[in-house]
Parts: sequence; C-alpha cells; structure tokens
Amino acid sequence: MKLYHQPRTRSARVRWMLAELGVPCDVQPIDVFAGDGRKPDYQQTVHPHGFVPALEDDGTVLIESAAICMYLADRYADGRLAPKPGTIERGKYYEWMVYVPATADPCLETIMFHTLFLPEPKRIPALVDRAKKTWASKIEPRFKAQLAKTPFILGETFTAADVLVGGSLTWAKMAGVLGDDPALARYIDALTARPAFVEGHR
Ligand SMILES: N[C@@H](CCC(=O)N[C@@H](CS)C(=O)NCC(=O)O)C(=O)O
Repeated sequence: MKLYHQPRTRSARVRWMLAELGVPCDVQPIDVFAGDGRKPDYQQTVHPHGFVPALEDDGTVLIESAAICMYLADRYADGRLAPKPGTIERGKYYEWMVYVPATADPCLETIMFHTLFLPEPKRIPALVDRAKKTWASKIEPRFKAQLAKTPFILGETFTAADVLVGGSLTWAKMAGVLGDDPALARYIDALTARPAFVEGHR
C-alpha cells in the first residue's frame, strides 16, 4: 500500500486513519506546494487533478480523503471504526463523511485561499466574509450541538467520522475561525492526544 502524501493537507487524515488501524503503508511525499502535483506523470498515473491524498492498494489508486477513509475502515478495521452497513447509524456515518468534504471543507478552503494561499491581488475579502459567516452561523453549530451531547461525533466511540470531523475542526483552528466552545475544545484535545493523530501528523 502506498500513500501519496503532503503534511498539513487533507492527506494527513488518511495518514492518521492508517495509524489508527496500524496498517503498514509506504508514504510517498508529494510536495504539492512546490509543484510536484503538476508533473504529468503524477497526474496521469496517480491523481488526475495533481492533488493529495491518493492511496494505492491492490494495484488500484483511490482518491478523495473521505472515500479512502471509508474504504480503509471497511477493509481493515474489522467493524471497529464504522457502524454496520444497513443500519441507521451507518446512515449518520455517511452523513458526516460526506458533510465534511461537501460542506465544511469548501468553506474553510475559501477562507484559507483568500487569506493565505492566493497572491494578495487575487484575494477577495467579500468571499472570506461570507465563508466566515457560513462557518460561524451554520457549520460550526452543527458540530457543537452534537459534541455537547456525546464525546465523539457518532456517539460514545471513536469512528472514522472523527478523523474527518477532527481533520476539519483542526483546519478551522489553523484558519483562526474556530469559536471558543468547551465541547469543541474538549473534542479537539481528546483527538490530538491520540497517538495515531500524532503519528499521522508527523
Ligand atoms: N476533496 C479532496 C480535496 C483534495 C485537495 O484539494 N487536496 C489539496 C491539499 S489539501 C491539494 O492537493 N492541493 C494541491 C493543489 O491545489 O495544487 C479530498 O478530500 O481528498
């Protein structure tokens, strides 16, 4: 198995997930910030957009951090990190696994791009204002409401959904938009103290 990886990006979620599972994996660094992702060979054989993460397993390459984490949980966690297929708990698991990349990540990405990554003349402050409003009024309250009730996003036990939600919340903290809330702080402290989190973010 091989993970195409760049620290401090969404491939850290996959590296964290692999560490939770204790599955050995070669890590192939792809410096997307230095343009490694734009090399034709990488785009033709690994990731069609030149992004990370990508995971090669059994001779097949998978992309999309949430899809990779769901695959790894099903294949290597022996029922530990995801609810049973066909249950309503599994439905809720899918909800969070999709909510993060479909709704939370794009909002944070807008904030990061228009405050940090893009050259200054290309940054659009109105987009940042709108995304910050969406984060604070819609997205963060959803995480907060659940985490005020249960230690993990699906309830009493840690699942792959916490890798996605934890990844998004630590990104929000990095972007400086995470609100001051005891439930969120307790959750982030608990996740970042996990040895697998530390291993995944080396
Ligand atoms: N939805 C994808 C997003 C992948 C993505 O955008 N990766 C970023 C790093 S977080 C990347 O590789 N960017 C390189 C670039 O923009 O050239 C996922 O969750 O895997």
